Amino acid sequence: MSRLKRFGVSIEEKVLKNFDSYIKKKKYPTRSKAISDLIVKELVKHEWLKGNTVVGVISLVYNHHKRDIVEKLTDIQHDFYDVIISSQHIHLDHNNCFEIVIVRGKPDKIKNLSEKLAGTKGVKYSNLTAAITGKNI
Ligand code: NI
Repeated sequence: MSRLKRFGVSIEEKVLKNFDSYIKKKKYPTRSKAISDLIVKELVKHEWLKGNTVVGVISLVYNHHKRDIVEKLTDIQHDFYDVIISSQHIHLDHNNCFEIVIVRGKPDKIKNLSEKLAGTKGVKYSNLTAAITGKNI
C-alpha cells in the first residue's frame, strides 16, 4: 500500500449528510475509507473501459440435470481457455450446481465469455464481478 495523502474536499452539506448516513449503514469506520473505496470502484470501471488486462470472477448457478448443460458450459470454457485461470464447482444440492470461473485478460473477451455462459439454457443465475490487477492503483 502506498503512502496516505491528506486532501481537503468541499461538498454540499446535504450531500455530505446523505453520504454520512450511507457510510453509517455500510458500517465504514471512517469517511476516508468510504471515499477511497468509491474512488477505487470508479478506477476499476475506467480500467475495464480502457481495455487493459483485468481480472474477474464469473459465478453461475444451474441445474445439472438440464439437457447437455454441463457439456455446453465446458465447451464454452474451452473456447476461452486462454483467459480462464481456474474454476471451481460446488454441488449445492441434488439438482443445483454453483460454479465460479476466475478470469484474467482483455475486458471484451471476459465480457463475451460471461455473456455466453449466462446465456446458456438452464443457467439460473450468473454474475460477473469485475476487478483489476491493482498494478495501476
Ligand atoms: Ni454439481
